[in-house]
Amino acid sequence: MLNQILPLYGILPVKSNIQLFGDGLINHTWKVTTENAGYILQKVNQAVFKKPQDIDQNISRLKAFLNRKHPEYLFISPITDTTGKSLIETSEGYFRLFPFVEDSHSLNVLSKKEEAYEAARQFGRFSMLLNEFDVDQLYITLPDFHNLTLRYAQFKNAVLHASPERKKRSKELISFIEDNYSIVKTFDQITANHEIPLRVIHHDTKINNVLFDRYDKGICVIDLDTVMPGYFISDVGDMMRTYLSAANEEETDFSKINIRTDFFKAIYDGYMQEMGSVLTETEKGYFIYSGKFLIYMQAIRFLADYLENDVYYGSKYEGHNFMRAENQITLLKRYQEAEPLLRSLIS
Ligand code: ADP
Ligand code: GN1
Ligand code: MG
Repeated sequence: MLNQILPLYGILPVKSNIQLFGDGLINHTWKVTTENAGYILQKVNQAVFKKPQDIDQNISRLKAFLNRKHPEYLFISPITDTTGKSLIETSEGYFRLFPFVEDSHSLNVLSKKEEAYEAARQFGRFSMLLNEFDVDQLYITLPDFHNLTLRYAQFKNAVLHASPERKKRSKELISFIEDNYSIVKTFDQITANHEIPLRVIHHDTKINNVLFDRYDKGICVIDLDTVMPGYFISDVGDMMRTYLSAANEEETDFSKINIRTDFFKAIYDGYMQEMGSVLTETEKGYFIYSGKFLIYMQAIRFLADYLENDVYYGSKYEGHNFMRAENQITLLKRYQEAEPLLRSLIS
């Protein structure tokens, strides 16, 4: 199939090197290298994104706005084929081609607090530059993606229908999630509070969705499939989830999961550098809550997937999603312990 797609862009497959690329969990990604240039070819995961055309439309509207208002901003969008299409429909699904950002790399864990600052600043900059963009112009590419109330209900449903073995193994994790239901209640207060606006939110600020240069400076954000109207807690929360700990969601030795408070301060400084003058005082009051919100939601999503036999995230070994859920619950416990200290750092 790739051999049929590349010629649509004037690329000769025989003269290209095509390699699977990156550690994304959702789409299929290849790096295509030709004599003259590098590209990222992607097959959109249609089990997750039912309407890839909506993503394409969103990206094109954001691009038009940014080109008009902030032409200096590096916005990575799909290249058009020889007929002008930025999304290719085939019998095997939807494909798109991006320019490869040369001399860039992504990280799966952060080793320096400066990287956390850079990444947080890139995501903050993205929302800040789009502050004037009318959020109603964006399609909802994943309905209820970060709706914690619904995620909790889906999780309860997954518990109800799980196999007896998976349910038994998950007993303690299920109890922990139920005992921390107050995190859902706070989310309900946020959605009911009109002082907390819907903004242009990336919704997947995990660390491998930002590109760095060879000096570890942030270049730009990528993976724009989930850019939708949302709350800032989604973006800041996923930064806390993926930048604070020295070990990431794949770590099976939970003693390595920690909260690096200096990285927390770097996230705060980087994000606020861009969004400090945009966020309302009410929003700022939820900065620390955002970490609990997102880590808890990710634990729920991994555990629900384990209980539903790994239909969403897949599983590379027996119990993979169970382990990821336990990992995230450990992270949440460490975060809750660190909360008073985090509060003192930004008060
Ligand atoms: P997924 O939705 O599966 O996470 P991504 O769009 O994040 O897919 O792409 C997967 C990985 O490919 C990224 O983490 C990054 O390492 C790399 N990548 C994606 N787009 C580009 C690009 N334009 N230039 C360089 N690398 C990229
Ligand atoms: C997925 O696509 P990727 O790998 O950047 C997921 C995120 C999860 C993350 C967990 C559309 O992100 O919501 O937080 O995995 N994206 C989707 O690693 O479900
Ligand atoms: Mg990604």
